[in-house]
Amino acid sequence: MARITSEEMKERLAVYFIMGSQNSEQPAEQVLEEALDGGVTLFQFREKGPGAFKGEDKAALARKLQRLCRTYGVPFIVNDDVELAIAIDADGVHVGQDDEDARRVREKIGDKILGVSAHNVKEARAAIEAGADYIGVGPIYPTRSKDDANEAQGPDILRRLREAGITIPIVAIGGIAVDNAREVMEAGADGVSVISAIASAPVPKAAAAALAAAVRAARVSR
Ligand code: TZP
Ligand code: MG
Repeated sequence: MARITSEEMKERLAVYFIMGSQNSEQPAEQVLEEALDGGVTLFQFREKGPGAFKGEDKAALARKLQRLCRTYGVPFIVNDDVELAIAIDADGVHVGQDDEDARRVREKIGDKILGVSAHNVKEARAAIEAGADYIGVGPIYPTRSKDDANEAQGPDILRRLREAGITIPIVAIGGIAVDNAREVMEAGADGVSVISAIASAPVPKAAAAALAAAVRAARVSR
């Protein structure tokens, strides 16, 4: 498999759903299946925080969710855990600034998708240099889904990155929902990444479909 192209990456980032078992009252596989049905384009398995599975239990849940993603033709990305991603042959890995060095991760995963969190122009440039396929930028708005989240930066951070000449695919994250998706797309994101807007929605399928529609509409109008 060759590296994903920038164009394909941008398409895939449209509605990027992130979840672990700790993010929903419902079983994770049920929520994910609904989300996939609703039109999610990329999925990240992020199993962390209080009550998260570890070891073999974590790997077993990863495999279950990975199978579901395969059925829908949606790439399956693993958060942080490079060894797990390699062990189950996931489609990619996402790492933050405090995780394993992105350059090392690129060496380990070959052509798999590499996502890196970046909060400013300097981190964005370093991620590109290290071989990232996309960067995750946020939190854009306040979030309750990440304990150690930085302060919300607002959609202007996306504009600043684009104005600085950063052309790598960007997914915006943090407090994004159907009512503010257009705003972040207009500021320069290629897609939106969400946990609670889908995982905590009364009907995850409807929430995913509404987000997909909002992102599509924003793309057409720019
Ligand atoms: N990184 C920055 S904000 C965030 C992560 C993982 C959490 C996003 O969750 P939500 O519920 O979509 O605000
Ligand atoms: Mg991390």
